[in-house]
Amino acid sequence: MESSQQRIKIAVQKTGRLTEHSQDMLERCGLKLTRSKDRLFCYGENMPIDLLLVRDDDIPGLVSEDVCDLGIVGLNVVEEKRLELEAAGQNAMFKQVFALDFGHCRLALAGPADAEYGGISSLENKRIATSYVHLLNNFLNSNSIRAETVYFSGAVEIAPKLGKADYICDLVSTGSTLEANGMQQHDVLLESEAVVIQTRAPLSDEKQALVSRLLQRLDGVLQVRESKYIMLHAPRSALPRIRDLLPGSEAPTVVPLEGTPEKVAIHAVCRENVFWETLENLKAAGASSLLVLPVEKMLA
Ligand code: PRT
Ligand code: ZN
Repeated sequence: MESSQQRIKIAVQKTGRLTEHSQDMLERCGLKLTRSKDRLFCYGENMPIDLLLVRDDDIPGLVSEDVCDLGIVGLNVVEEKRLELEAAGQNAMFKQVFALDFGHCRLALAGPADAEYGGISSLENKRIATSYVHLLNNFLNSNSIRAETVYFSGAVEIAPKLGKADYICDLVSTGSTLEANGMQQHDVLLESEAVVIQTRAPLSDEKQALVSRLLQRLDGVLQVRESKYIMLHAPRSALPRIRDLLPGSEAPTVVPLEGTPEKVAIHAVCRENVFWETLENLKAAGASSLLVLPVEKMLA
């Protein structure tokens, strides 16, 4: 068995919005995980990759300090930590290496739904409650707005009701929390999603090769989600029109059909979902025997 120095350690959220998705993505990359009794650790059985289960806020620090080689965490947490380190005169010792396309949300300013908002100048000399002090201050400074930042570790949306702030700066996904609290969204400071970060400390050649392999597999996992394999028959003369109609496909495979030289079979990988309308348009262009199949794995 490899020594622990040769195993890749990935920090992932222990319990929260990113937990299930993070582990699911890794399992789709072929990693088989066993959870330790204390539930703080997952051992990779078939690859030298282990997970450390922690609070999301601790992930950039663990990667920065080289305790973990990689981390899966929201870009909002990454950027807040980067600015916090910068404010302390330090460089973040992690870099973003992959965007995972889940955990989408935005860090946005919001205020009472019944109050008029005339753009960011409305924030001048106002109190803004947030958990993202550095991202907010950075936004205010770059827009030359003077406002008071009020730190809230959670439940930021109730700050105006408590009389503690005039506006809030918080994560929004569906917008229903804002609506339930009688608020409306204004400017967006950051569009966020879950990302993979890697330590800036150099990894051994073997470890770096494994990280590259993992990132390539993650890329494959993202690509197959929407991809479909489409097969159809068509007259050779309809080929140019059909090629135009195939959504997001590269050069299709064209195979002659036994006994009917004027007809061909066309096979193509479509990197977008194939909707009924597309099939109907293909049929109208002369296609028949249409078949759409899910794609299980893909390696570029
Ligand atoms: O315990 P730990 O510190 O690990 O977890 P946490 O409670 O700090 O984080 P968690 O699990 O709530 O969120 C983890 C990450 O999920 C965040 O850092 C974001 O990157 C991402 N994410 C995506 C969200 C949301 N969507 C989201 N909607 N994080 C929080 N919210 C909250 C938001 O703060 C607000 O209270 O949901 C509410 C708004 O949601 P809507 O749908 O009503 O707009
Ligand atoms: Zn957290």
